[in-house]
Amino acid sequence: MSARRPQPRATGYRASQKPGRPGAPPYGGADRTARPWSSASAGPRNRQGLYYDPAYVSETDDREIREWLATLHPIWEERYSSRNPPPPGQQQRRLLRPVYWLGNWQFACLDYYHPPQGILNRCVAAEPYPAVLARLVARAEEITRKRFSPADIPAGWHLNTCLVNFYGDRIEEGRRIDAARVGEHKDFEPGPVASISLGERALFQFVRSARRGDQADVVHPQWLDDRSLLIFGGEQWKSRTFHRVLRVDRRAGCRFAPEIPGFETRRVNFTFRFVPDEHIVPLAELTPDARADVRGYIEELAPYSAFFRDALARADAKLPERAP
Ligand SMILES: O=C(O)CCC(=O)C(=O)O
Repeated sequence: MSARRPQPRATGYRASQKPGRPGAPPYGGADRTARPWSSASAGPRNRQGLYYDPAYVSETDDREIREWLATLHPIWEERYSSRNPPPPGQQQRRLLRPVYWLGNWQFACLDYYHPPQGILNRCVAAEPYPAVLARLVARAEEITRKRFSPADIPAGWHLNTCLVNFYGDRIEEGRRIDAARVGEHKDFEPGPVASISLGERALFQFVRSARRGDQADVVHPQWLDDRSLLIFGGEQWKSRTFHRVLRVDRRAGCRFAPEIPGFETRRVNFTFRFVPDEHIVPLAELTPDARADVRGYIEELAPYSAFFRDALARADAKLPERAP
């Protein structure tokens, strides 16, 4: 998740660009190794830089991921901090959904990774992938290297960063408030992004807006099915278009652990990205200001995570204000 645009209006969807039906044949048909695009698919003719497999995750891997998810304690982040206040006219706000990051944590209040300027003090070393995700991401990297133009894969590219997004309803005073969407934005980490989805299917769209506030044109809609993989990269999908999740179904009755107070999860999405290793820093090496901004979050994570307990202990050993 990176630089957001103002929330798009909810439509902009053109009738000529119908998303695929549920259960429609995969891009690439029954043969998983085939091309990601088939003539039966809706959307642009440009086949470069997009790969979709609707049944990427096996049932066994799905079970293993769900067991691991049950051990997580996702957090609610605020978009800004006292040192990084909201821009004029905007207010502090909580993110729409709880999140968890692996590999490195890009705290919203430090701003997301955005080269060439926004590369320092943004990516904080985080827990490694559990075995099942490490296997799935290694295969996604292989597919990418095989299917994508080498020109679209930067030197050193490997998917070392994962944002785990929890989509569902906020429960407030007994009322259910649908929070299962993401406004249009780009992911600025270099190279292709791989996205694995579990649970209810989501309507994901690549969109283009002529000007701020204009209604977005849907360039390519894609239903993201339970256990699917989408990989997107290159100029067309990373630079020229934004992407968003317009809505998430509630047809299949999917539910996910962990229990998150005030929230009910019906879809989980993992987006794997690449941050050059030299831009990932241990908590202890963040500037004192940035460290102070995220300290509360690390304290929330630490009781459940040996990794963050250790990170906090090491950081505190350096913090002058914590010295006796
Ligand atoms: O949930 C999804 O399918 C997409 C998530 C996304 O766009 C992001 O994390 O940047």
